[in-house]
Amino acid sequence: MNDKVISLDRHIIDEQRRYGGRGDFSAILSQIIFAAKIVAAQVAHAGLVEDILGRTGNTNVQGEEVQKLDVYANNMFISALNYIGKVCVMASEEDPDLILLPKEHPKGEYVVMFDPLDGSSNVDVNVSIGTIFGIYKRVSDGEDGILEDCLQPGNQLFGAGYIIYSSSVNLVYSTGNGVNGFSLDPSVGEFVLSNPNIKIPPRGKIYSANEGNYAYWKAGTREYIDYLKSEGNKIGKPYSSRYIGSLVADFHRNLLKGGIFLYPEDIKDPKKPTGKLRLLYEANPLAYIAEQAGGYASTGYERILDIKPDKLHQRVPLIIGSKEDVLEYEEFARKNNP
Ligand code: P6P
Repeated sequence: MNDKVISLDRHIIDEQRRYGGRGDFSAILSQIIFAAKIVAAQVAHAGLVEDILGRTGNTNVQGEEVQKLDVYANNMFISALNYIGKVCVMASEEDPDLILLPKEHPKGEYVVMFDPLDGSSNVDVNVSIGTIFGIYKRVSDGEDGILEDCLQPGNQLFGAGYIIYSSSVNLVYSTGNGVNGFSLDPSVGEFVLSNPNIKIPPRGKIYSANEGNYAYWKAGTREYIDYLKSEGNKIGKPYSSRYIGSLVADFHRNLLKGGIFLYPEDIKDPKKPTGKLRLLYEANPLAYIAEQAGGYASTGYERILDIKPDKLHQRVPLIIGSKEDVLEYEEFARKNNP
């Protein structure tokens, strides 16, 4: 591999040398990468399993147990992080409670929280899906981590990132010194640097929102979307609407091209009074990436990264992307969303 090609493993070592030794943290990232490669291989032929190999209940034609892909991904990330002795507790969108490590495994100083396969319902229609992760230092003493270690605000994140399983597999991460993107080269099974030092444009021309919920948004949110669709906005022409319905895919596009993603609170659905997306393992890691790339993430009323969580699976309104767009949304929300 010539010097022009920077592998993700090499990038992690370079970051470690440049910004201070964090061998433990690098070991965690390496295990996340390992699990991501395995999940990517399964996602690549998931549709195949469903459609062509044929599933008979829980076993495929070879009689192997076919797990739901998100359960499979969840188990993969947990087992990849379980035994390395760097983690004291985990939390996952797939598990109602804390994930404690088996007694026989040594515990470490870090906390990892993740959504193992966000948007997995899109697999059978071949839409991009993703893994989102955030890494913290523990705040408790003792051997096992506790809930307090997970209920830290996003401004305490030590690092975060996501993997998007699409036409190609990309991994984007930050450890607080900017954002870098990598593409999986299937011919060698390595992630290689493809998007160095990502910066999100300060203002975009794209908005991403499920307008099917328009009637259930607060007045300020409806006014803001109407404003974007008019010629009276800051770019003098209607924004383009792009909505994939897979958070990681919508976020990744806006990160590279500029734009704003909105999943606001829903005044009709009692399950979504504070939006649909989860703070700990969806909003916070992406907010961290957005801000490291020069963007911003808000509920409309406060910075996502400053929220002190009080529940493992709490939901928040998520307005994220180009900084000027998100700040402009806040003006509408604060003025018209009592
Ligand atoms: P809606 C996928 O189910 C997900 O959790 C995110 O990936 C996505 O942004 C959102 O829900 C889509 O939700 O209500 O628009 O279908």
